[in-house]
Amino acid sequence: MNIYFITLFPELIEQATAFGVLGRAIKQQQLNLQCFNPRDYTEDKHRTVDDRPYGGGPGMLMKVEPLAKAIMAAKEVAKKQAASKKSVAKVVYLSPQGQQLNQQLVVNVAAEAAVQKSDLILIAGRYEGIDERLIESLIDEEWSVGDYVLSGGEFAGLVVIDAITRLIPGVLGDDESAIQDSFMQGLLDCPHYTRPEMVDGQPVPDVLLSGDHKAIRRWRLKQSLGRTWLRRPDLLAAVEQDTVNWDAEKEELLAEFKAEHKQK
Ligand code: 4GO
Repeated sequence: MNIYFITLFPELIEQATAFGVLGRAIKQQQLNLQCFNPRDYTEDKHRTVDDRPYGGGPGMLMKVEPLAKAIMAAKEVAKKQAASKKSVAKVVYLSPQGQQLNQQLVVNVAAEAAVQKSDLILIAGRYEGIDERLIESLIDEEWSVGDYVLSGGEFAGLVVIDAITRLIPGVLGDDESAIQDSFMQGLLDCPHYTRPEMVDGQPVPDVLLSGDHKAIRRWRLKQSLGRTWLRRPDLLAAVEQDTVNWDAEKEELLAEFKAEHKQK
């Protein structure tokens, strides 16, 4: 998959993606990440990338021409690199006003990338943001990583890249498969334990030492359901509504969890 990143700080993106799963995906060319810096598209002596807002007030905006040129340059490269004529790059602006990112959105983007070889152009704003007319003319979608304000879109874009890349086929090994991840079933993750068997007087739950794989699977599912019930009733309601996903086993395990929870 190709991801093009419009940013005033390309080094930040390059360094942040050099490690772990992302670093490996780039090395193995499963992810091709290319940055475009609006500063490279300035023509004045000072290479100005900010400008004053009409109507006054504090703060600056990103200067229109260098940003527009950087986006157009990314679109050109995306078109040339495109695996097929059908594939189009989706242009996304990261902002708190956008659609909030969740695993379903991430899965859909990764699936589009796999099937239609479609790519992403991510735009990280700085200062107070970008001119509204650029959003209207050049941007397809606005995404948010959560209800809080960042000083730039770079970290939001990195969140998007990380979440999508781990779903590209072959990026995760069998032992780290994404299917097991929290949220892939719409539920929170179960608790995990490693050595030693006793930490600060707290033992590992017996079932995990039993070697009974069927019992272990049921215990983990029960913990996932129970934690989702306790911490994210909104997510649990969605899974319960989902007739494809909700079954008698989940019903039974959640009932057991609730009964045990009341006894405590
Ligand atoms: C994205 C960008 C928050 C998000 C941002 C978010 N803040 N919640 N800040 O996804 C315009 C200039 C947007 C700074 C940027």
